[in-house]
Amino acid sequence: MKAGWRWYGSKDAISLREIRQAGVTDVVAALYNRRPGEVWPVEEIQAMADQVRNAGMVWSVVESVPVHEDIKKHTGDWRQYVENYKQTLRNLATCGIRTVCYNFMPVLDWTRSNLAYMLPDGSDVLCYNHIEVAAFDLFVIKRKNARRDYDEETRERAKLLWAKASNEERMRIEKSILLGLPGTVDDLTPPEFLAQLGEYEDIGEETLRSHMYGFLNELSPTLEETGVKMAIHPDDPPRPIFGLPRILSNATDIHRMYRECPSKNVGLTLCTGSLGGSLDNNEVAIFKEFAERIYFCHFRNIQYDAPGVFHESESHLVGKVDMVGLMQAFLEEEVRRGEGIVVRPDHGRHLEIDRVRKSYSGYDYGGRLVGLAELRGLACGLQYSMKLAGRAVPV
Ligand code: DNO
Repeated sequence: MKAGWRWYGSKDAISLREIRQAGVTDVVAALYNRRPGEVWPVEEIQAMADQVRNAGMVWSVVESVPVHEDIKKHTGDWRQYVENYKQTLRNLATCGIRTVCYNFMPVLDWTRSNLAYMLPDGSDVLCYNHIEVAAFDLFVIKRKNARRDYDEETRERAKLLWAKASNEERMRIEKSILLGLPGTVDDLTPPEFLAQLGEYEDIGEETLRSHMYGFLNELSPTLEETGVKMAIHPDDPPRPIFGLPRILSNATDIHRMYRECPSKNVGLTLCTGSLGGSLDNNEVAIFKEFAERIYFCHFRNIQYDAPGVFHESESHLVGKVDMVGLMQAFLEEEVRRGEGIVVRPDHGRHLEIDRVRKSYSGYDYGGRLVGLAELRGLACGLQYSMKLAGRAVPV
């Protein structure tokens, strides 16, 4: 297991030295000043890679090279943006970076309704509550046709929740949902959000799928030439929200992408927390089924309060995701390949020691430090027992 860590560049409150001291070998980063659709210049990529190398690590995974909304919709200058994307991939390969994590979710990246859900020990984590999301949809942005996307029980519960919610709670829900992905999308206001949703009114699931497969097949010759691997991040949460099409939520979607995009350089980021957002997904089975084309992993755990209501766990090892089973499958895949795969502890708790400085939600130092230590401990123990069982594992 190659220990990865997401770093937000020089604006990150967490320094490269701290990251290295967490036991990290592989930094996961991006050129955060570049807007979706722009070509990333070699000099800028190289400068960041040098900075990471000088700190004793390697920048091996990009998260993310964002896909411009025009590519998803086939509007505006989308063809030019595809060309730019290819050039960025070539430039990354020139600097030795060959794994790219990205997603194909329209408008929003990950969605949460509470960025500070309190656990019994006083630390806080991210939470998704389907009823709160429905309330926001029905009573804040009042999306046209929103009603038909929820069953009666959900609508009733959302109504009740909204009626009872204090102004503070309402603001919390609104702000949590509208928080854009740091570095790629700006935080949106409700009218802006509604306008962006409107642009997908005529884009159904099948259309979005064909745009995604077309995009990936168009990139494939460049990927094969440069050795770059595209590792798509699953939808988070893995269900349709705000009437938007979702096309990478489960094993069926992954299978279809692998079939429609035959290049081996088109693969997956196995994100346990995102897939775990559906009770129908079995993360270990998904890992095993698609292992050969998994190029990057996000490991974290979640706990359910009710179907559609879950928060991140107290520990990366405990919760809905069978982390021990997953790690075992992961280590076996590394043996099969004869090389390590980068895993980053995806999110962590906001602990007491994290209160001294501001990080992006989910990306505090202390919480991730604990998460990574847990994952490394688990990997180490499993490797030991695998060795005892006569299976050689590269350490
Ligand atoms: C959330 C992250 C995602 C991920 C993107 C990849 O914490 O896992 O924002 O970076 O979906 O494009």
